[in-house]
Amino acid sequence: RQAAGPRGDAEGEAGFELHYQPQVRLNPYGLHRVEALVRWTHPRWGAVSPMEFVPLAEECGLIDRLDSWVLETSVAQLGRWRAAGVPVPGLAVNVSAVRFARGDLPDQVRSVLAANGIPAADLTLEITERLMMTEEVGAHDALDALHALGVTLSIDDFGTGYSSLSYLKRFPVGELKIDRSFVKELDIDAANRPLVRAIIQIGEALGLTIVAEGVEREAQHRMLEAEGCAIGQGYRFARPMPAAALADWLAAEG
Ligand code: G
Ligand code: G
Ligand code: MN
Ligand code: NA
Repeated sequence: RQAAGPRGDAEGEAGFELHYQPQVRLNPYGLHRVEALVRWTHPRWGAVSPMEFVPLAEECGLIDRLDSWVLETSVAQLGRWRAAGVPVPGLAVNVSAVRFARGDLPDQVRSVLAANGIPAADLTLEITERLMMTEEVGAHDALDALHALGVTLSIDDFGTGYSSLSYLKRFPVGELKIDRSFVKELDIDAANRPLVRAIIQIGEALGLTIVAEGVEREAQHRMLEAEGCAIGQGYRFARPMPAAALADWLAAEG
C-alpha cells in the first residue's frame, strides 16, 4: 500500500518524503535514535527546504496534516526496521506548535504507537521554545498527557528562542537540543564554548539529556565529548538519508 501524503494524495504525487538523520551517543559511541526530517520536491521548483514550506504550511493551516502524516509514516517505518531486524533504538519527530493547539495529538500518538508495537519510551517529540511560551491550556494539557504516556519532549533549537527558562520547571521537558548556531563555530570562535558548557550544566542540574546539532567536524565532536555532551547530530556522523539507506549506514558503522 502506498502511504497517503499529507494532502491525501499518494506520497509520490504530493512530493513529500521522509529522510532520517542519526543522532549518536558520543560515549560509548553508537546510534541513539534517528530524527525524521520531511523533504518536499515540487514538480517545477525542485527540492524546497522545510525552512521555507513549514512556515507556509503553518500559515495556511496545512501543518496539522503534514505533521500527522510525518508521525504516522515515521513510526510505521520504525516498526518496519525492527521487523526486518534493523536495530533502531528510537525515533524523534518534529511537531509544530500549531499542531499542539489541536487537542488530539496525545490520542494520535497513543494509537500510532499501539498500531505499530512501539513503546512510548522510544518516541521523542521535538518542539520549539515558542510552544513553551504559549498560554493555551490545551497545549499544556497535551504536554502533560504526552509525558504521562512516556514520550520524551525535546526542545529544538535551544537557546535561540525566548530567554525565559521558567518553562523548564513548568513543563515535563526531558531533553534540550543545543542550536546549530552555537556548535557551528565551537572550534573556531572561543565565545561559543562557555555557552555550550552552560547549556550542558543546565541539563545536568535539571536531569535533561543534551543533544548537540550541526556537528560537522572532528574538532567540534571532541570538544562536545570533553564537555560531557551526551548526544550529537550532524554531517560528521551522518547526513539525513532515505529509510532504505539506514541499514547500510548501521552496518558500515560496525
Ligand atoms: O531538515 P532541515 O534542516 O532542512 O529542516 C529545517 C527545519 O524544518 C528544521 O528546523 C526542522 O525542525 C523543520 N522540520 C523538518 N521536518 C519537519 C516536520 O516533519 N515537521 C515540522 N513541523 N518541522 C519540520
Ligand atoms: O532544527 P532541527 O534539528 O529540526 O533541524 C535539523 C536540520 O539540520 C535538518 O534540516 C538537517 O538537514 C540540518 N542538519 C543536520 N546536520 C547538519 C550539519 O551538520 N550541518 C548543517 N549545516 N545542517 C545540518
Ligand atoms: Mn528537530
Ligand atoms: Na534545530
